This record gives sequence, structure tokens and C-alpha cells, in this order.
Amino acid sequence: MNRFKTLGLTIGMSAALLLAACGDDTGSSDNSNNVTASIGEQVDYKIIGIEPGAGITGLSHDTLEQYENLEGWTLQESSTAGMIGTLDQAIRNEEPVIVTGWTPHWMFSAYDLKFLEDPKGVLGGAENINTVVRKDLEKDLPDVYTVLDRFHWETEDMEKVMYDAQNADFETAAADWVEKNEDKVNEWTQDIAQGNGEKVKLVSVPWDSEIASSSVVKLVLENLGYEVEVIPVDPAIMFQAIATGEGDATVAPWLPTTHQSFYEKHKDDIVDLGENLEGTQNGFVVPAYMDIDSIEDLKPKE
Ligand code: PBE
Repeated sequence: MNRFKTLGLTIGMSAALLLAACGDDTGSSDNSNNVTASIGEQVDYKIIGIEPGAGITGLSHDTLEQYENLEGWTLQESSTAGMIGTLDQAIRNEEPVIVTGWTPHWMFSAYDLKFLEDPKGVLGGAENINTVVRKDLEKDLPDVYTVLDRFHWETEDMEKVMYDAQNADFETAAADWVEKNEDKVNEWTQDIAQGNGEKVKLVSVPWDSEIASSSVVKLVLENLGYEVEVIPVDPAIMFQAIATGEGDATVAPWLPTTHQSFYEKHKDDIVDLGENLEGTQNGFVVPAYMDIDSIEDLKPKE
């Protein structure tokens, strides 16, 4: 929960940095007439990233290394809120900006954006979100294991919870989704016996997509009589917690690419129940008005 304080701080800071940067601008913000400054020069050869611990942050560093045309470019790590703040300011000023982005995320409905093509596939293609549990969960809490094994939904479901949570909170949005999707929930909970207040630790990551899925799974298990705690941590810690048995389960791993390094490290000590959602995507994201389509369209720093 502390993390959210940090996010607030970072968005303030990055807005301030951006304002300072705008002060240097010598009136060349209309990029359609600006033939002298390349996109690289205009964005100071920076990709705006998110939290250092995110899977996408590691992949973005790999991308900078693997594309020769990104020689001299850097990833400016910040926070999700900081990244959104910078993106929002750039769009208001119709300036170029390149951020690390992903779907499902509301940024694609709030702004007209596009993913830059990634011909080397470093940032991963269409991915899945998997359910991963600790080794003895099936033995210790077989009904919880079965519900988690059955849990599966669509990107539209997740987006609905994420969208509704913007006007309420995740708990309310999840409750509303559960109420309106009885059929799906019944498929997961069919013939499951009521629990007796047994504790379940659901480990997650602090991004909206996973707050949405964890909130729904928490509620479904609570309705079955379990006492569920959701613990948002960095992806590395999430995998470690399941491997050591400190956490019971997670519905948050992005695979096979985003969290691959953490998965590989712990794969012998965790149980992978397969995907609960298909069709996520990471990438370098730019406003649709920018005149480039691929990471390879960017020029090295001179
Ligand atoms: N994300 C959203 C996370 C996982 C969910 C893509 C920002 C990441 O680890 O990169």
C-alpha cells in the first residue's frame, strides 16, 4: 500500500521535470513543420518506463541492447503514474513521446495510441496471464486449488472491472462483476464445499489489471467461506513467495515473456496451473499522431 504514496510523489515530480523541460523548448513543438529535429532529439533519446521491478522494465532494457538503431537511447524508469503523467502532458502539447505500455490498460481508451512494431520480438508477442500456486496447496486446500485451477476469464471481463474501478474502487467493481457474471463464477465454484474461514494468501502485483483479477478471485473465495488476503508486491517477490510457500497462489504472472526470468528461477518450486486469460501485450507505445510505426524507425543518437 505504501507504493501508492510513492506513485503520487513520482507523478508530481515527473510533471515538474516535464515543465522544466518545456521551458527549454524554443518553439519547435509543432513537429509537422519541424524537419531539423529528429524524434530522438525531440524526446532526448529517452523511453519513458515504469517501476524498476516490472517485467516490462527488464524487457525494455533488453530492447535497448538488442536494437542497434537504439544506440545511445536510455530508459527513464519511473512509475506507472509517472509514465502516464508524461504521456498525458506530451499529448496535451502534441509533442512526441515514447513510453513502455501494455494492454489491458485504460490508456488505450483514454488516448489514441499505437504500439511500435517490435520485429525482433524482444518485448513479447501476445501473452497470457497464468495461475501459479505453491506446491502443497492441492493437498492443504483442495477446494481452493480447484477453484483457482478453473478460474479463467476474457480480457473484456478484466477491462470491465478496471474501467468500473475508476469511478468506484476495485472491491465494488469486482462485486459488481461477480454479481453480473453468475454463470462464469458458477463454473469455477460448482460442487465446491464451503470453507471454514481458512486463510488464503493471494500474492499479486500492483498494476490495475492484476488488482482487478485478484479482487475478483478474492471475492469468489470469500463467498465460499475463506478468509483471503491480497498482497501486492514486485513480480520477483511474487514468484519467490509462492516458491517458499509464504504465499498460496497468484493469478498475476504474465507469461511466457514478461515474467519469464522469475518463472525460470522458481519453476521447480511452483505449480503452474496454466492460463487464466489470453491476449495481453507489452510494447513501446506512442501517440497515434507520431509518424513512426516500428522501433526500427528510430535513429541512433549521434
Ligand atoms: N505490467 C502489467 C507488469 C505485469 C502487469 C506489464 C506492467 C510487468 O511486470 O511488467
